[in-house]
Amino acid sequence: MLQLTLLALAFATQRVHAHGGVLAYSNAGNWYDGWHPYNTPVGQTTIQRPWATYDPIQDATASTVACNDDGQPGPNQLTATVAAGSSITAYWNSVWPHPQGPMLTYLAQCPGSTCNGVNANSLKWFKIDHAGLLSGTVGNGKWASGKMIDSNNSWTSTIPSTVPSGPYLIRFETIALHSLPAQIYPECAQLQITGGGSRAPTSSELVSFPGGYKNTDPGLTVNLYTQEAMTQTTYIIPGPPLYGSGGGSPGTTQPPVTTTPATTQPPVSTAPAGTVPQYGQCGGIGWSGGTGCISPWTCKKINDYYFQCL
Ligand SMILES: *[C@@H]1O[C@H](CO)[C@@H](O)[C@H](O)[C@H]1NC(C)=O
Ligand SMILES: [Cu+2]
Repeated sequence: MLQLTLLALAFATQRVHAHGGVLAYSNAGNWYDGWHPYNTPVGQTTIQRPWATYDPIQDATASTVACNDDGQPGPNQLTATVAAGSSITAYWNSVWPHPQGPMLTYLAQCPGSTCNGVNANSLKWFKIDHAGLLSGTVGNGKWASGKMIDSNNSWTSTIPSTVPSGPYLIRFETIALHSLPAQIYPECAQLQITGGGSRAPTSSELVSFPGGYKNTDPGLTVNLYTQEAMTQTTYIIPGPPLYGSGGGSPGTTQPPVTTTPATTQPPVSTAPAGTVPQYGQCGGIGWSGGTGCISPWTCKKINDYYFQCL
């Protein structure tokens, strides 16, 4: 037992240097310690859904994209009672290492009177808060996750005063874009929202996880290390339109996005002198930029969506 604890400690210390997750929450002066992924599950009581690893999720279609691995109810699962209209803060590990990427917050109402025992993958989620590129360019700008780091590694979202009262999961998320595939870090907690309103989310505001994101979403495939990124000032945050943003009202449905044909460009071994710098993208499904690397780098396939000059 002692050996196990020491092993877990060593593991935790080692992992603190890379990645992480939401470790605690606060609301209206109350502090809620989160799940400790590297401690034994025995005896842990927290409002947070259990999760197992500081590692990111790098596949938007994984079941763990809902509430991390595994995000199902804990043995002694607690629920925080919070007022509609109040703000709730999630605290990430200090210092969060990834300052490039968006911050997103979702709610999902559970059927019945409690989220206890409810599978996170069975729920419909709506987005109550998001922030992406705050200023500057994609390649050299200020991102919401950088603001999170500056804010004591925490992110605060307001529970809309108009959501119906009831049992909910809240899903805080940061996505790190410093490498591809993008790194998704979701964490969930159980809430009982009181004093709410009567504005249920519309169908176009609701998504499942997995389902809400695709691995081809522009917000998940953006490459920070291209020439284009140094001048690009727009970033498309993944997921559905924000709750209350008007999505789903008659006549405002979004047209289907035209998709580029999936042409996988093989790395060219005899490419002419290229323009893509080291670590820049040089190919992959949907890529329309340069494919030749600056000498002496060559274009290597990382995955179907991302070839990089290395
Ligand atoms: C900063 O976050 C830590 C948890 O990581 C918390 O204990 C501390 O109270 C926070 N400080 C402020 C000023 O909110
Ligand atoms: Cu990391």
